[in-house]
Amino acid sequence: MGTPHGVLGTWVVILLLHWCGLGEASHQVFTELQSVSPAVVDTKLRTGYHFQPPKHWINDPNGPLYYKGIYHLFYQYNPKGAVWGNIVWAHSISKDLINWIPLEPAIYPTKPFDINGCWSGSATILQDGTPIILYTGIDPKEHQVQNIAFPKNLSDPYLQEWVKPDYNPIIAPTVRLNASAFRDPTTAWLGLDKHWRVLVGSKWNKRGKAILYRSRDFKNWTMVKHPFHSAVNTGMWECPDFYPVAEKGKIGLDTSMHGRGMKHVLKVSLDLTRFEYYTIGTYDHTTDRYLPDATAMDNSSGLRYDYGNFYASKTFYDPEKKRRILWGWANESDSVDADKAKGWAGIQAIPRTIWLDPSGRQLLQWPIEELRTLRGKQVHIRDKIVKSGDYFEVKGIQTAQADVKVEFDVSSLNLEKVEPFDYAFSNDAQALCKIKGADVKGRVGPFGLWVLASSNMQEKTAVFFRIFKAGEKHVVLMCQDTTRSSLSPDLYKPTFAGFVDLDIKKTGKISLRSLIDHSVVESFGEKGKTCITSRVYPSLAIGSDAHLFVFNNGEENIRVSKLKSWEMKRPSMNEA
Ligand code: DQQ
Repeated sequence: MGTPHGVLGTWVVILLLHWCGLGEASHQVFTELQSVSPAVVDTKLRTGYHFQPPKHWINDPNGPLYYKGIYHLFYQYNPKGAVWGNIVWAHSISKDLINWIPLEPAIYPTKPFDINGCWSGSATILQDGTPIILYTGIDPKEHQVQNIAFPKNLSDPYLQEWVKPDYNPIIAPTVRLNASAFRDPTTAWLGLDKHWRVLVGSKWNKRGKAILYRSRDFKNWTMVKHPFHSAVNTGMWECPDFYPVAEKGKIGLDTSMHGRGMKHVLKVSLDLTRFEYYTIGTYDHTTDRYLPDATAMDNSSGLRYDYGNFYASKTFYDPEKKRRILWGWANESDSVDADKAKGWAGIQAIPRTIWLDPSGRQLLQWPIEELRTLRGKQVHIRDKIVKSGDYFEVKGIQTAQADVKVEFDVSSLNLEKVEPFDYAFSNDAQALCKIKGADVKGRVGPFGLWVLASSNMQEKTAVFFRIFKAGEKHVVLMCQDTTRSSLSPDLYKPTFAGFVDLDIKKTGKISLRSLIDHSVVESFGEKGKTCITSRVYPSLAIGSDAHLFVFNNGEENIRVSKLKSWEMKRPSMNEA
């Protein structure tokens, strides 16, 4: 208790690296902690509509797929405790991606090729419709190897049993590879030559890389000589994901799709920073080379799906609704002691539909449409001015488990007179937001929402925008500030931020949607251009004591053109 704030950040980073990052072959098993599984799991701050098992630790989403009318989600799970360890592939199924039924774990250590762990991987649907799984196993020498698993019974839409053939591993690290940094195979795709391709995340010294393998039969794999893609000083590339996106429209594409009118996305999760980055680029199916567009950076100043607690994500193509869906792990901000006491740690963020922005410069994301089925009682506000330094409460519904959409209108303001943008922060929205927090007055902004706020506002999480002038253009900053989210001192309370690629002078307005769920806030700025997820653990703003406000701490008055907020119902979430 009482960790001084100054060292808290470092302390949490070290902690996170230890629990879930697993640095190089450093996967630790907290044996002494695992017996501390409480009889009663603390439900006070458990999420209501986010994916979570009844208890214990979860991390990466694995091998999401759709088969015979059923969505499957596998995930890294510790069946014995609320800390990382004993990892198996837990398995849940759903008809709507909202209500989930738990099944027995699909893959767990049994064979020499995975005896020390069954780590992350992906699913591929073969041309005849057979789903298969590729995952990383940890062998007796602690080497990371890639294994295959098949469903035992293809007529079972629940795919309850999986078989790991004895010819595993199908890809083992050669001497020229780093055997403790060689993991997380992607979904495979079929080339024009009818050979399969798959990427495996790795690093060599400090250079992060994705290694490409090819196979004719999915059993015998050969490493392709040229590096598929790599970047200096990025460290281990965990959980790579590689897929095509249509240049126009929201429609998703199967991972093996090729032809005109598409771009490709390569996403990597950087073990060094515990954040993810993606590039948009061109993939040449004949030469097997991927070239990121000049606008997309390859490193830690690049594009991110989410600027907050969001890691080890994975997409899959949903053939039923012809869309690509993104799953991401919303890692914890709570302390290990609190996780042990609660009896659970980690959730999956709400699945998001993902597609290319018409500008081609970035991806857009939006919570899957099925989420709307959980909306209950609502309030609707129109045309309300929030004066400089003022705020109002959104009353009439409970807001600890809610979905709120708001549109701010700045069209009548003189945007030529806003604060000048300091170019030193061009690549660091987070640093800018730390200085220009929710209470630091600007000209236009900060304005936005206070969510999970206590009635006296001692606790509140701020989600807000701020507008700057940069030469002839404007810069829009979106922040999610958790520094005042809880009175508890033992938490990681970062300010997360990203820029919003928006010509605010032209649009005259900006929108925000926040999914609030007891201990998580997932926010989508300007229709999914900039997304930020935070885990928060209020000590006062809990249940019916949680409030929702709209605030404006800028000098200019802001108009809320419309606001809608819904109470969210509880789906059936992995109840036995
Ligand atoms: N988690 C898995 C690894 C992966 C890491 C182990 C990312 O396969 O690299 O639980 O969070």
